[in-house]
Amino acid sequence: MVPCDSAPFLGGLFFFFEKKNLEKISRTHVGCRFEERMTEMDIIDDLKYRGLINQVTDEEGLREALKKPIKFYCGFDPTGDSLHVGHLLIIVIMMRLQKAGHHPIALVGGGTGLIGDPSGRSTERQLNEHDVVEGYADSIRRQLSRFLDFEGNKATLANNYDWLGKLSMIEFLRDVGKHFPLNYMLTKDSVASRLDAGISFTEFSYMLLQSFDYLNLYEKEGCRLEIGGSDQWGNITAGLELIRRTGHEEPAFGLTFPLITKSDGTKFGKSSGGAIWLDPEKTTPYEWYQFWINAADNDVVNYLKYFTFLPKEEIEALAEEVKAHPEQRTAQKKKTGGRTDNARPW
Ligand code: 383
Repeated sequence: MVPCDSAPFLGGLFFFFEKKNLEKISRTHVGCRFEERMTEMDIIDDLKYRGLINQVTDEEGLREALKKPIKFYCGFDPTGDSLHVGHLLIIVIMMRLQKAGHHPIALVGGGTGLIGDPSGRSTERQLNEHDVVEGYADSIRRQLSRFLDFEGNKATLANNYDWLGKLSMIEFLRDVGKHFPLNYMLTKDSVASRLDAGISFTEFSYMLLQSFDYLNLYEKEGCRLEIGGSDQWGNITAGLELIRRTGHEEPAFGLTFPLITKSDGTKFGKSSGGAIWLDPEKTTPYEWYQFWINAADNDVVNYLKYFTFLPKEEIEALAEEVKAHPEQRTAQKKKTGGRTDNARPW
């Protein structure tokens, strides 16, 4: 069991409570028990309260689908040897969905990492060698496995190189490319915004590979939801288009999260020394702790919403505390939970 920062000690007490009390505890301390499903606030309401929803393809449909356990996925391209605090937001969202009873598929883009996603970028990426991407994929896989609960087949780690690496050019153009009108691809933000500056055929095709991943996970794993940051909306909806055009009727969904902004307009997740990494060799636990404890009063309540499993009532109480006694930095301390370990922030 992954302890949560609101009440790490609760786990041991569970057996002493009757079922009713158990439910009450799991409701107020969402996240302490994987087995307990959220009842009071559904996961969509919880994500909304936390300001974590940017776009959903069919909110009512998804709400309905989430009443039963579903499989969902999110992809991470191995473009470096560590994930950073920006990725942490989405990892925590995966943890939230898992705690609500759903099955995460954490996908490492060993194949897509060889191609390069143009989303959110104004210039072409440098291609990395195979062995470099493989090395990065290993590190990222190790990082992801620290956050999700893999016990008893409750989560899956996948690498899209396993199927993209085997896909032949002919197969790809017939089975995937044929379903994408050029016009449709040209109107995607990731492509449209690059038409002047230039985009290679390689990066232009990226959305087809990610779409094929979703189709593949939909067919082989029964995956029904892809999540990602707002920069991934175009790729995610392309995947849904491919699922629809290949004649599948069982509904599938897409959900994106906003990019985090800081109240002073500077970029979230950077310190004077650069990015805040999940790898303690790259960002020391001391720097990690400093990053959170120094959060501005105007940002810290949002961080509690994004990065902790504290329930709404507790966050609201801390927000009052920030207003009344900012000098005590109670909310900042609560966020760090006294922990200084970026390898295991909970
Ligand atoms: C690859 C294959 C898939 C599905 C997704 C991918 C990766 C995706 C991507 N994601 C970013 C990354 O890898 O590039 N094409 O760094 C980031 N994500 C998440 C989130 C985010 C995105 O890993 O917005 C921030 O972290 O979606 O930029 O089949």
